Amino acid sequence: MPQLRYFTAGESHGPCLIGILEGLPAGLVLSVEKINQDLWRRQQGYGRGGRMKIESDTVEILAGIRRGETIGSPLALLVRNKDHKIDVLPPVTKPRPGHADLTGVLKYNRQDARDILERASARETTMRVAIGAVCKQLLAELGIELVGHVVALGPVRAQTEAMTLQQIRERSETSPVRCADAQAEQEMIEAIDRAKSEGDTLGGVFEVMATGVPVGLGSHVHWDRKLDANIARALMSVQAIKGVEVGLGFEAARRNGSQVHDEILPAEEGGMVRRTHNHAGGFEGGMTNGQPVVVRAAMKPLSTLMKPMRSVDLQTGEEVRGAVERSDVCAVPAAAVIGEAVVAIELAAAVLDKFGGDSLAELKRNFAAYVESCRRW
Ligand code: EPS
Repeated sequence: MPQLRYFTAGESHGPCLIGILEGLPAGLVLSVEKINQDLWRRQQGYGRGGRMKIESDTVEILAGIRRGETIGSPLALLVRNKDHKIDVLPPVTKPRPGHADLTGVLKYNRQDARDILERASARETTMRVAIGAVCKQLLAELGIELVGHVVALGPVRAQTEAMTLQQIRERSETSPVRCADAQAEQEMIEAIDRAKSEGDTLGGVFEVMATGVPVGLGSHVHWDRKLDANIARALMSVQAIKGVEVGLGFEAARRNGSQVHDEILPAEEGGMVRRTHNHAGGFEGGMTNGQPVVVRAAMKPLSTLMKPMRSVDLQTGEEVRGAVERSDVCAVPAAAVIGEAVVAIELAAAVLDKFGGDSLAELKRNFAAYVESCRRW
């Protein structure tokens, strides 16, 4: 069983969202401000709807810390919903194509798709971002940093290949669409405006990068410990994600091997062997290879359309239009923050699986000794 595990609970318009994160070492000083900062980042983004004007997500830590430090016991997190009205909301009987509505009512034998959509809602990702923010603080202790940013929105593609990680971080952080390319940013905003005026929605692609990741997280031996696979699974589990790429991803399938693989060059004094590029996205054989981790996820357009598509009424069986609910036009900028969080959780889990440690001091000792032993390369 992995050392790090987590659960979330909560409905979109229920009283609160709850998370339990188990397996953190003792002695990690947790900043609630940093968790709240990520919760705030997730709420931002051009194209969000009215709900984000109601909520101002902040976390309460109810267990697992004493005087601001983890003590090795499960961490219990809580975020309250201001828009708590689940018991007075009207039933939904016109399932939205693309949403969990229809499949959920059939599978769970419900009459009202509200019972499904309340949990299927991406509101749940609030808690995953809180848990990811905790994991990011653990990873930062080891020098591992993450950034999530938008690289495509609808038909618009950003050009960020020539930018450094620092540039991407700084520019995307102040962008209303979390995009580091200013030209593309403008076109993305226009695309969102267009979709909104047409009663439509827009998807896109975000990228998550992690630096400072040591060689050898994951495994080439066990299928279920391949870290690229676990990261792909985590990204695919985010609401509305339909595809994941690692490094060159699908583009690698179109090239010859010589145009894909990252050649190995001798080490410079005191360093590790060097690579010509990072097409592998930081993974070889299901293990990190010491290069930055680079993964991307494709988000479909949200399925609540103001100009709804055809559907069938669950009560009458007649053709109708899908339900119209208050929603977002585009949530790809928020998804980039969520992607950052779920990748952080998987990296933290892989770090704890490899280095163990009941205390942060023990984890850091084990980590430092291993990194030192790799220097011979
Ligand atoms: C969502 C619908 C909207 C979004 C929501 C996801 O909520 P509401 O129905 O309350 O207007 O705002 O996202 C969030 C609440 C959030 O925190 O991200 C949906 O149907 O999935």
